[in-house]
Amino acid sequence: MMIHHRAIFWIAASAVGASASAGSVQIQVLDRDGKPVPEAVVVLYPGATGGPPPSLLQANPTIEQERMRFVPAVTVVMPGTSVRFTNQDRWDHHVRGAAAGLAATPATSGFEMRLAGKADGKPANSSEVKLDTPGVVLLSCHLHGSMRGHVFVTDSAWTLKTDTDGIARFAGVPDGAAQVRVWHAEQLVDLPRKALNVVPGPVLDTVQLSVVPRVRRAPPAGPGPSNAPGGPMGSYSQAPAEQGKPVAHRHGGHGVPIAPKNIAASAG
Ligand SMILES: [Cu+2]
Repeated sequence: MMIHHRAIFWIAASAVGASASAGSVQIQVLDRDGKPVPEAVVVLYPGATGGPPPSLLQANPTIEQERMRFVPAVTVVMPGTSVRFTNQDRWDHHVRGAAAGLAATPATSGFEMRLAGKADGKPANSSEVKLDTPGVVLLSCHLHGSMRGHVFVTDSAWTLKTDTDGIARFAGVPDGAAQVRVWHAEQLVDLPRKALNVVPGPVLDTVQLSVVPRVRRAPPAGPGPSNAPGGPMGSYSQAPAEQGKPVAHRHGGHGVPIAPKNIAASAG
């Protein structure tokens, strides 16, 4: 009798064991209203370190400045990654990176770079910056106040952005207790980390934001006139940057809000 039971147990265990010692984890991020949130960052901290860390993140990502936007809006990197900024627009951008949020310290000093506009028949201008310190870097442009982007320098190799269904899918996560952190650019109050138990087989969980993020305007589709705010005349900056003070209007020295001039000020 005993032997028989053990045999059954062994068969059952080995059937599960085909994918044992590691589980798949899917985290879906929802907004306050329960709708899926793309472009959120999900950081997984496995309790055990089983095997080599995954290669989920790009080794040399590029962030384009394209039609007055940072593309992608959110880039996730490991510390020590060099990030390339490439200006695809015909006009200049003056990219600035600064530590975002309350965790900013003197150690996370920012960077800035002026990238000349792309001339016909010439390659786009670009520059690289190495990001060593975990934390969130807020990207902006001295010349165009509407431009916003983020680089999330993660402290865990298990980090992904959510897809259009709001889901981050991790495979081969070591079994055992784990923690999940979710970050979103518009979730200004940090969410508490969530405890998770990774088991062989799929683990599904959800994390809900306390905000409803604005939907970013759609990526530019092909050539043709764009009525999106922006373009070289879209800057709210009243003085051409060449004359010297590209930063001066950033915080409203003229009472100009951080918005493109062509929608913010009709009496200009
Ligand atoms: Cu710009």
